[in-house]
Amino acid sequence: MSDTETIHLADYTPPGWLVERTELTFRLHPTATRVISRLRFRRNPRAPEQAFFLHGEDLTLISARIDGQEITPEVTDKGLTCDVPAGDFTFEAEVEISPEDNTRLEGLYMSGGIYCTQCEAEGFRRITYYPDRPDVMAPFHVRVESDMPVLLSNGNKAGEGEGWAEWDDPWPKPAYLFALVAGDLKAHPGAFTTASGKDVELNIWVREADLGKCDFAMEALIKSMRWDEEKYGREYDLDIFNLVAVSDFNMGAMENKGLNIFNSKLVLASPETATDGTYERIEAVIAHEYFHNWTGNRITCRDWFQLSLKEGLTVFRDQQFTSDMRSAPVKRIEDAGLMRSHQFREDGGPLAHPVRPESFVEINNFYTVTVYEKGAEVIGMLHRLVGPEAYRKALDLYFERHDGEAATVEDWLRVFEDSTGRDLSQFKRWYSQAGTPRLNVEESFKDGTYTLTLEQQTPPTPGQERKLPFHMPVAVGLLSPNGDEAVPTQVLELTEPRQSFTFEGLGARPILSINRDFSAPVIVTRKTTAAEEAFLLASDTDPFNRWDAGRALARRTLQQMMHEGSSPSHVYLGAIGQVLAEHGLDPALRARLLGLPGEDELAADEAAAGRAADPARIHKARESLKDAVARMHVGALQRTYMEAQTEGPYAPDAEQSGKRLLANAALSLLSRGDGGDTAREQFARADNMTLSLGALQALLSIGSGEAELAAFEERWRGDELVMDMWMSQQVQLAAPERALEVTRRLTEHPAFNAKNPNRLRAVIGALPANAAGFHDASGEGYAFLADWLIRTDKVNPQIAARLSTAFQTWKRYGERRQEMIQAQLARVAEAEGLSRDLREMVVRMRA
Ligand code: 0A1
Ligand code: ZN
Repeated sequence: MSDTETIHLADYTPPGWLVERTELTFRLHPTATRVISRLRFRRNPRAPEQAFFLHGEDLTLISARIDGQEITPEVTDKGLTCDVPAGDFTFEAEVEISPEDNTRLEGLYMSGGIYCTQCEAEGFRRITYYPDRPDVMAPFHVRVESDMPVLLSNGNKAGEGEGWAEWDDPWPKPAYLFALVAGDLKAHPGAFTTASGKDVELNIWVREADLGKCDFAMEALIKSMRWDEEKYGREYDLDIFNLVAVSDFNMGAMENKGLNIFNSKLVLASPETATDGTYERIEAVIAHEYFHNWTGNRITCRDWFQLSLKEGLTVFRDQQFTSDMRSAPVKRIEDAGLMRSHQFREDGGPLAHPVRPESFVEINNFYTVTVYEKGAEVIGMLHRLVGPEAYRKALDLYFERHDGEAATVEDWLRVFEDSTGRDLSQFKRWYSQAGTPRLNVEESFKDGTYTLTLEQQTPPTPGQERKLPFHMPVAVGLLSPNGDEAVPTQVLELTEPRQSFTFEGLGARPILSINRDFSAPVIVTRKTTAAEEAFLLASDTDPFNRWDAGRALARRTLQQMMHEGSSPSHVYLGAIGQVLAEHGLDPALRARLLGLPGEDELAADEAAAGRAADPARIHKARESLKDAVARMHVGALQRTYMEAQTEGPYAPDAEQSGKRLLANAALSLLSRGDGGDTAREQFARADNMTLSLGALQALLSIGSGEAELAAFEERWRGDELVMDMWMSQQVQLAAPERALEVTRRLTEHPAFNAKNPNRLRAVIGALPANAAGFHDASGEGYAFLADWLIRTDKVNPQIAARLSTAFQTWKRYGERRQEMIQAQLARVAEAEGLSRDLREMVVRMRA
């Protein structure tokens, strides 16, 4: 069946024709938009002989011409073919599309009365007939005709009048970076002067009611523009930069040239409506999309297999930006935490794939944590191996050599090889081998010499039985028993399956601090003791490893509680007491040190240890550990809570948000002892969303908060973004036995909207985050999700496919749960008219 055709990297062939210029006219209408295209084609001298083909899906062809002559092309549900002249020619077509009926939110669609587009990865073919592949780059000239007050497209404004506007984008770009927006929007204006003195007009376009919520996003944009000049020497290259916020969006945001389109939740912020966490994400995503202007737009990808070329690099760049703007160690902990909780999960299950996949059915299914976050880790390793100066030199060469091109991972690595003289052929395996390497550690100490033996081994993943050793940087430090650093951080280069490193002249057996700063995205397995972990938690000079030691200690006690019926370990409780008393430590770091590994991560540990994960038992153990911490440290928690109060007006900066993070962490523990009194009091006096939501979360976690939920709803029912939080928190924090009922009730709430991706994620997508609720032994959670997958697939296949990933962990559970999940996957697979997106996911998860 052509709909499930698998595309292979190995089959890449250059396009037969290139586009020299693209001219488009849009006559906008909600149900009958006309798109008139005029494309100047040139034969590609470097391409093998092939038939002329233009992609096109769900289009009504009105007419087509070649060099002015009417033609009758052959049209299928995938595109169009026709005979073409031997030399250059102009192809013209007029098509009709219906934005209002476009619930997939790919191509041209309507969101709250605003026309907008989403073309990555293959949405442009839903707008007009075109060679919709990233290696076909052309300058675009766009005319928009509509009575909407604001008409936007890529590039610089070329003219406007009553009911029309024209835009000209001089930078050749692939179709996936095309964008158009038309609507009743208002601008929050800004300005930027580039390092070379060019003035750029900035606008954030929103609904009038949201104009007061754009200041922070504008500041973030300006900071990003400055940072990219200072850190990478990259300037902005158009006269205007427009950014638009829309309510219905499949992902976070999109880097269309000169016209970034954002999910409104990643733009709009006010202290009353957005949490500190949201502010931080807005800053990071604004930066991410802006940074794509060079890494993605000026240099794009040859084909979609190279997706990480732009995404891994741009995530790495936005991570560097956040580290510079905020606390570097805290950012590293957040990123490593995400790798462990989400990427390791993907890498260890049926959806595992390399950073550069070798085949796909639906490319939308490969916008994953592996391509994005692991892709960024791979660049982080490269950065660590060559050092910051050599990295910058390599990037300068990358921009110089490939500007205006559609590049590959090979091009990327060659730049590093050429500029550093290193051989990166083994390093390249990070792009082709899936799976999380295990790093086994052996240590010995004799006569002042410490020997560290590292053994790497990567488990099989779907389609890849045997793995070759990776080239990885392992940052290591050695601590003396008194806590001094005996050997400061060194980066060891591991290339062999097994390799030893020696350190001489040590007075006493040192304590190892390994994989500092999460230098390689691996799982370190090593025999150690609770005492050693407590020592590292208290004394390691590497903040990331302090955090990591705390996690290890927590895991150890949780496992003993689950399997040996032990009570919470005194070593852990004592260590937490010390963290609480460490008043000089960055509050954000202290808050992170207090956190426990999530239930899903604990389930992964169980499976790794060869046991069937029992979600109810994991939940119970985690709850009792929190109770024990709360009981034992009530005084210290109260002091911490008081100490973490902020003064002065609200600011979403690192300093204040660190304090609030700590206050909320302490509050959540305190609530277990005081019945929620402190949380109720915080809720009542809060003048910002971070404290309101923190209080609400603390109350929901102890099965309380009814009155606060009602008050919250009363106050915020008109704010869709706040209502998303209100919904998702209820689902995630419901007691397991109530989770499904709460979720179901919310799907019946008048504000529920099954066409809005944010709302679907906030309700349906939140249930799996309540692990014990979702995995309830009855299997009802599974059936509920399967029902919603089938339903959602008809409206928006991309979102359905994403929601389906909740089933990827099925192998971790006992036989009964495995059977129930497989039965639901089978039911989904048999649903009528299943999309290519969801079908591919289900097929992979059933294998
Ligand atoms: N390139 C965007 C993310 C994005 C990807 C796909 C989309 O639709 C399928 C939308 C946005 C980014 O990295 O931010
Ligand atoms: Zn991106």
